[in-house]
Amino acid sequence: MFTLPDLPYSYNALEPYIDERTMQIHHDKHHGAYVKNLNDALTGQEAFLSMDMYELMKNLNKVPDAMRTKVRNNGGGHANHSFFWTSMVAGGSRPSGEIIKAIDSTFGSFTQFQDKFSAAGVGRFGSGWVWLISEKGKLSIMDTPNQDNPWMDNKTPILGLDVWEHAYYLKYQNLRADYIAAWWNIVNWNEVERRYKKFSS
Ligand code: MN3
Repeated sequence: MFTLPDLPYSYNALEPYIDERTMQIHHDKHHGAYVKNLNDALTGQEAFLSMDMYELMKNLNKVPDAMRTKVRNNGGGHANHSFFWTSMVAGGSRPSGEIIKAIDSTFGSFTQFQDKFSAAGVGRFGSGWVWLISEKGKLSIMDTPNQDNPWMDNKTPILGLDVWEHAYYLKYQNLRADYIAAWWNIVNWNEVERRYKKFSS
């Protein structure tokens, strides 16, 4: 069985950039529904129900055909949101140490990285995600539709941004670019660097 993880901070911790009501609905209702639907889809499938969620994403091809689409959508929703909550922190932070060196050498500067990542988020048509990937320390940006994610391609994200309307519509309405601009203020760069170091070797 998969379970809904608690937020690592209070619902209002990311104010004013992400509002309390959005966090309540996003975590309790949206993420909660992905977890419930994932467990329902995998009823009786103990091998998959006991799998680490990221391993499940890498092994979607082994899930029986009849339930694979539901597992892809809801398992993706569970993995992506679990990763998203821990990618943010109250008060935010600035990248430092090894991660900023890698960003500078790959993208030219932190600002150029932000511009490219933000543009991928604005440009993602419909619902989806933007990711910073580390492949043995080599950084790249990718975006995915719906609840698809890099683990499905055996890639390792170290940062993810939800650009579904449910992530921002209450506060920002149709202004996705404004939501993304605000989101930079609450990125947990300590966590991103921890992931970067973990997946660099
Ligand atoms: Mn979402």
